[in-house]
Amino acid sequence: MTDYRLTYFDIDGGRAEPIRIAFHAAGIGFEDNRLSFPEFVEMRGSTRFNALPVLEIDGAPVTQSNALSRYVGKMANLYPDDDLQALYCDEVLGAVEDALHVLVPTFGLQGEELRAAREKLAEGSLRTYVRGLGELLARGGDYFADQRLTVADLKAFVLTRWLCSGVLDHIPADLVQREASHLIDHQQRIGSDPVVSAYYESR
Ligand SMILES: N[C@@H](CCC(=O)N[C@@H](CS)C(=O)NCC(=O)O)C(=O)O
Repeated sequence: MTDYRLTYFDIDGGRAEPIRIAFHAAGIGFEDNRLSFPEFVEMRGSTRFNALPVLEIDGAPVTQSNALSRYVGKMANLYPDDDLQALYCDEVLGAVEDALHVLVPTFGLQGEELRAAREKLAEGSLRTYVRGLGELLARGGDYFADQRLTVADLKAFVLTRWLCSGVLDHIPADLVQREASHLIDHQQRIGSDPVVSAYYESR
């Protein structure tokens, strides 16, 4: 039996969360190796790109969260077989990744610098990503691709849940509601999906 060990931060979110949910949906056991930030700093240099998540498959490390989401998503039947629907799914994975790339660097800032950077994002590129994701959802309907739950829904759900949670200082918690309110309906639909609720009940 293949041995899977997924290393990420000890948060119920971020880049590893869709992979964890997909593992659970597939009924495949994996070691959910959750690190504190100091523990990550200790081992950062031993990762291939100084970053997490890392999935070890029989001890061999593989990186890149979207590639991992697709890999585990295929095993969980959460990735489309149809090439065009797979493309739609990938477009969402990439867009959410781009949104994270603009948001995450602000975590190094404080005070007025943080306020200015976050307000600029909320009025600028983050708003563009939220609107764009709204367009992609409108294209798909209730789901982003294949008219069913895929890893694209999981990836977007984790992002919008985070944006709406109010934990991001200076990012208005109603940004998603204002820019693409159907993403809120989507967040609720995915959060209450049997696959997703079963994962959180298992936590
Ligand atoms: N393209 C990579 C990005 C990985 C990434 O930036 N991970 C963040 C956490 S979500 C990280 O480890 N940051 C630590 C650092 O930059 O020191 C992926 O999708 O896995």
